[in-house]
Amino acid sequence: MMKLYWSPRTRSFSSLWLMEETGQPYERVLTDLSKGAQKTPEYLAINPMGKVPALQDGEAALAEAAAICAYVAERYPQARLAPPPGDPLRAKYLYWLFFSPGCIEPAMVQVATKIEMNPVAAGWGEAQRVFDVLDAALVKGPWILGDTFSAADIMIGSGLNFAVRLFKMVPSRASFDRYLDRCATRPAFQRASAIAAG
Ligand SMILES: N[C@@H](CCC(=O)N[C@@H](CS)C(=O)NCC(=O)O)C(=O)O
Repeated sequence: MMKLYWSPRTRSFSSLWLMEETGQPYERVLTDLSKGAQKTPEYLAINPMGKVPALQDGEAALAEAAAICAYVAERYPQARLAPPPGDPLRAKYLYWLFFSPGCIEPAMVQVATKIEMNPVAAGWGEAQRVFDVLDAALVKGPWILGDTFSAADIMIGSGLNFAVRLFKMVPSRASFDRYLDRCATRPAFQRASAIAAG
C-alpha cells in the first residue's frame, strides 16, 4: 500500500486529494512540521529536501507534489487521472502539470512578496501574464483540459485554492472562482478537505 507523508495546511493537500481520487487504499503518515519530523534522518532518506508531501510505494519513494501526481496517475491508470500516451490531450496535460510548479507557484510567491525579477530571466516571465494565461485556459472549463478532469486539475486547483481562498495571496478572478467551486464539488476534494481539517 502506498504511504503518503503529509501535514495539514500545506502543499500536501494536492496529494491527499489525488489519493482520494484514485479510490485506492493508502496509508497517511501525519508529519508534524512543528516538531521537525520532516528533518529526521529517516524522513530525509525519503525526501532529502525535508518537505511534505512525499510518497513511498514499496521500494520507490518520491517527493514534489506534481511528480507525485504524475507517478500515481501512471500507477493507477484505471483512475483515469491522465490522458494515456498517444492521446493528443496528453500534451496539454503535461503542459499544465508542469506549468503549475514551474509558472503558477513562483508567480504566486512573487505577487505575495512583491519581489522584482527580470521577466526575461525568470522562468515564469511576468506574474500577470501567468494569471492571464491561466484565466484564458479556465474560462471555458469545466476543467483545464476541457471536459476531461485530470491530475493537472489537482495541481492547479490545489494551488489556486491555497493562494486565492486560504491565504489570499493572489486576487481572484471570475474564472478562478468558478473553477474552484467546481473543484470543491468533487467528493474526493471534500474527503481530502475533511482529512486535512482533522
Ligand atoms: N516543491 C515542493 C514544496 C514542498 C513544500 O514546500 N512543503 C512545505 C509545506 S507547504 C514544507 O514541507 N515545509 C517544511 C520545511 O521546509 O521544513 C512540492 O511542490 O512538493
